[in-house]
Amino acid sequence: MNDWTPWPAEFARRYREAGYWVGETLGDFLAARAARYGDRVAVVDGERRWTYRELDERASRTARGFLARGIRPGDRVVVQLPNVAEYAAVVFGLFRAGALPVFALPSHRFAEISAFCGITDAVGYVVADSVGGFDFRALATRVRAETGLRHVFVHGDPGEHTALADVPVAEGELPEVRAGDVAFLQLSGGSTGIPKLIPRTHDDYLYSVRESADICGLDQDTAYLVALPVAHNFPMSSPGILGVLHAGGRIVMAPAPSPDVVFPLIAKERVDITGVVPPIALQWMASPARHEHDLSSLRVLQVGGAKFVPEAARRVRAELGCALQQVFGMAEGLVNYTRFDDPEEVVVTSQGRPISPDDELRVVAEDGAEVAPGEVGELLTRGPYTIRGYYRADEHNRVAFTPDGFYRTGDLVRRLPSGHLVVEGRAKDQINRGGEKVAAEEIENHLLAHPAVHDAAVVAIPDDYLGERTCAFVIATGQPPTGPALRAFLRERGLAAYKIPDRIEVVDAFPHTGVGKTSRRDLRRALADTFRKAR
Ligand code: OOB
Repeated sequence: MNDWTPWPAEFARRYREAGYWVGETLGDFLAARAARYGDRVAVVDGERRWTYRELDERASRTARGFLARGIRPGDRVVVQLPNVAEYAAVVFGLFRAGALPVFALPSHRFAEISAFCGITDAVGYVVADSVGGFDFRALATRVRAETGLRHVFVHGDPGEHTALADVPVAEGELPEVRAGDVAFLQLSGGSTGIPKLIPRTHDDYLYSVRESADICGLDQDTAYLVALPVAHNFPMSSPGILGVLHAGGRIVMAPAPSPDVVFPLIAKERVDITGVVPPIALQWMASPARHEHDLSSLRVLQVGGAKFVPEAARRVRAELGCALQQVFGMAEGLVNYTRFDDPEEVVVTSQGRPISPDDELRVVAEDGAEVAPGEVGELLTRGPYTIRGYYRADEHNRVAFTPDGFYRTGDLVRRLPSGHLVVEGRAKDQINRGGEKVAAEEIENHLLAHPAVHDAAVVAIPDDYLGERTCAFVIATGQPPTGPALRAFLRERGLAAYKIPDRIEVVDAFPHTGVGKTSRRDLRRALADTFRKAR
């Protein structure tokens, strides 16, 4: 069994000939940026400012330190850091050591981290000491006791583990890394019981980064605010921190996306572009504090991760004084942007068009046949930066990809004559909670582990602020458990807070969804419909 599915040779050749894949690794990419922009500021974190040269040197020292401590090329290392400058030194350090970062979000807990360690056989885990009152060192201790994890590196006070600050060393050889190999594992939003990991190569990822930087108009004067968790694909590469480094601009780390944190930072650092999910955009637009800070430097607000409704999109320029760019992307690859020269109506009502002329898109009906132009159907895609399979997931790959290599996005879209896409809904069993993805089956499995739960079905319910929230329908075996008791049970299992159901309904039976065997999908649809009708 292979860990990952490379592109067929004829596609790889085509992408190289077209100049998409240039044979540069992420480690070499940073070295080239440092050679070009040496003394310019690359990363701002509070009062700290690292130049390109400094980041480059830190990355190399960190790489040697990881190797000296026993991390080997090819090893997987889970990285779970908040938005701090060290994040950049760690991930570039791992790239240069030939090790593969596995990107976790700060909200992940034992259930997620142990699953990532299990799937990838991770040997290392990089965390901060504590964030928002949660102690990651204790989590690391528990994960190490139950998985093959050997090294824990802590940003801040290490406790019983190794301090990240003690890792860097000055001397030592760095291995050769190949641009066609997997550089890291990104998280999938998922729609199954087990989290899926996305293998991205240096070649394919850097292609999307260079094009994104160009489409978003980044240059040496760019100051990009990292408002979302930095490890997410959106602030990582769309154009995100890598796009900024490509262009020679400045990354400004925000510890939180709230107006009280972000607005003063935008004013102080003269931030000109940032990317957020719709609920954060709504929060910024509604905040009276926007009049108390000088936000005039802001040129572009990117919004993506979930559908931004046109009514809200229309208000961005008036309320925040900047242009809107819609971004419809996925960690699996394909990213769509509205362009700055698109008509206002297209920017407000569509989710953009693809990066690459070689992004192949098909919009299909349930039988797999392409729908008529302008009709709604499921989006399938393949191309020079879209994966051909998940990491170590052969069985799931047979359903998630077509035999000819198209990724089934699970998104229902309509294509405009201009090539722009309008996201109309979803065909996958996932809840999009304001950009945070919740796989129904994963939560159902956790609920089923409760002794008083006979059956469970998790569905989306509409919500004005988040777009969707989660509702768990539960059939009890005897005395029905209360909502708070079930929530506490899920938290104790170590589930991330955003996956805890917003609403729990105990019911006697599930609706019948037609003759014969009930499919989970039909059941979830029927339950979700009862909510929509009740509204
Ligand atoms: C981004 O990536 P993921 O991997 O967290 O989630 C991908 C899914 C898409 O398949 C779609 O269901 C949804 O998130 N989505 C949107 C959207 N952007 C993403 N749905 C409606 N409108 C949008 N604008 O979310 C992501 C990755 C790179 C850039 C931006 C977002």
